[in-house]
Amino acid sequence: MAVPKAVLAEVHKLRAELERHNYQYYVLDQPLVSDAEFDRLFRQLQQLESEHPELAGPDSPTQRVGGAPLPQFEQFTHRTPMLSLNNAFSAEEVLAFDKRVREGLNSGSVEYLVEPKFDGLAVSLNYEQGVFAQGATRGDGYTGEDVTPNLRTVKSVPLRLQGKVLPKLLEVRGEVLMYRRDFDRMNQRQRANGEKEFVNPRNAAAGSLRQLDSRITAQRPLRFFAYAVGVIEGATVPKTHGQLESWLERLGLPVCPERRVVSGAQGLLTFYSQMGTKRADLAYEIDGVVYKVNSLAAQRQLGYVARAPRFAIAHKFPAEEASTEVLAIEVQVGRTGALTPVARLKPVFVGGVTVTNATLHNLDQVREKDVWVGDTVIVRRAGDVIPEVVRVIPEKRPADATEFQMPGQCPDPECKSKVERLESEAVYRCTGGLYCPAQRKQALLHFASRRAMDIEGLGEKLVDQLVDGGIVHTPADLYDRKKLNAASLAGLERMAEKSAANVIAAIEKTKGSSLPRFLFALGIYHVGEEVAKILARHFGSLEDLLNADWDALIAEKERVQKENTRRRAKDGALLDPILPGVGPEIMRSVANFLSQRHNRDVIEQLRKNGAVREESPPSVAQGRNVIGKTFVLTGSLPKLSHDEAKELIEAQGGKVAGSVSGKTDYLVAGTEAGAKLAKAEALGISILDEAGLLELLKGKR
Ligand code: 9MJ
Repeated sequence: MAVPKAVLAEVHKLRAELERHNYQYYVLDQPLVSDAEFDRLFRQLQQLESEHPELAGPDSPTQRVGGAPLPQFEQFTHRTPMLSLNNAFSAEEVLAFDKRVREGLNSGSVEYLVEPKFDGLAVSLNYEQGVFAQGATRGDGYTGEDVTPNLRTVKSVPLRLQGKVLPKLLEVRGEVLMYRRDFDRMNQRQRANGEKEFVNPRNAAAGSLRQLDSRITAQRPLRFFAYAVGVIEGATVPKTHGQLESWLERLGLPVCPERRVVSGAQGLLTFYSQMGTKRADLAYEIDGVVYKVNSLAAQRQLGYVARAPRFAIAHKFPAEEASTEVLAIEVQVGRTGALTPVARLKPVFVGGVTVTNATLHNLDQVREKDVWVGDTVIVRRAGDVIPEVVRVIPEKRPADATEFQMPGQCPDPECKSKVERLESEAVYRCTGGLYCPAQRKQALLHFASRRAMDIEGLGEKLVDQLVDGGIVHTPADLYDRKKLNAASLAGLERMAEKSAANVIAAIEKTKGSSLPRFLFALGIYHVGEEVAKILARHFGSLEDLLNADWDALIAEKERVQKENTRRRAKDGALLDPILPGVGPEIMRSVANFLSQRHNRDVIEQLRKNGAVREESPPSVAQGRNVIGKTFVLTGSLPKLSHDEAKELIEAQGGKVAGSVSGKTDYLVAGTEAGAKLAKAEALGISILDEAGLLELLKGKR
């Protein structure tokens, strides 16, 4: 029996609508409907398709849930080989690449399309008359595995291309990967179900795509980015790689928004360093950047050598993981007395530096990861983050490996106080408090650190000597010239007259610090930078913060919290919270710190010596356009660093977010502002330059 026209129309409408929602959600990151609404439409379509099985088709969104397992993957021979890229590991190699390209083309400066190198796995997607027909892994470049049913479950892979005129045949190449947040969530699920966790997003993506049961693949949060084409038939081929990617984007394929067109070797290296900075903020992992000659005619002219194109190269970031041996496990004392086990490692080059220590965080982690002295381990150093031991390679444990034990006494030879573990914490602590030199040293190092008082040159070696020599006991002593002066420094190792003067000058320079920095520098337990800013904003001055009745504040906080819980349940209007963002536990920690006589003394001395600026509350007129507003910063600003701009905005009660959305109030754009600027313009968000921001902050706008 023929399917009624109305049903056919309804099925087509639902399919188009569901695919549009997939596109909005997974490609544009701008969902138009709730999950519940999507599910409703999906079930409607499923119902119609089950009533009219003859309508079932491979390009229906209902096919994204996977199907019966395959006995094995069929081989897929690529129409043109999927070659890999050659790698460059240094600026010299990039310069040499650019030189070869210029010589090959006999031209001056060359234009390149540059983009991240995704850490996933390469696939080929074949569209026939705009419908996804077949997809395969790269394999050895000539033959891969046909993983069509699995690729159909990847929501950002369009089952049908968009646009009126579609190529007869289009082979799209790109990368399947997993976003970090999706990976974390998936691993949480695996853990909760007692299943094996994945090591990293790349392995998880590869394992998921190579499942014979596509219903399992459908449960895995895979994504796709397109970056090249193999075969095109029945379409006009664009002139440049940049235009090619924009065309793919118009066809509804996800293309990386970080791509740029740059000029010459300098453009390549600038992009490399920009992406290096941005890397940690991206939703997905990348292991370098890719440079491609932009002109497609020039690409053809340059052609291929052996198994790689001459027109493109991957510039790799230094590997973030490496394996090495644990020589010893020692214990470090933090400024609150927390004992951190640290692995001393056989030196290994990772993340661009030689690493000799890696944190093991706490005893629970040592046990969970089962790290013994003598083990071979994988060490990770990502960006500027402290290197850590990721896991042990169990097969390599030698017979004489020894298990680590937490000491019963503080490891500082001058302290040796008892070590205790609080019931509620995973942490062991030295109970020596200010008696413990190791704790005092750490407190000083924190006080002097870049995001706290930012005292240049006051590093570990100098602090060790200052504390061991009895010159400096507390942070306040740093500003006390009766204690810390040219004469007292003169006796120290590596302390010529000049460097002594430099140290003192560096300390003097930090006088008159802002209140948030100062509060953070004090190292109060639970008071990080954000909490310090909230406290500074609330009290306006150190004086008011010191004089506050903390017991009353905590009682009031708890009363409001309780009352609001009650009102929330009844959908009533809420009371204004006290110190939003600072919970009772943090408040108790501040109260406890301030209730101790010696802490008050140190603060008093610091004040007397001018370490902190006495601030008055920000005037309402100044902050009125900024309080509660969300800013996004992009591009480089003429005078301010992003950190400095953030500090100024936050000091007036504004927020700074990482990405542009409907919630953004202002975009502050500098030079080379890219995708964020375009998005803000598209959303009609107010755009400021640095001068505009400063005017706004001064209340002149
Ligand atoms: C990767 N692996 O991320 C290319 N690639 O373009 C990017 N690979 C490529 N582009 C042409 N982003 C050939 C290979």
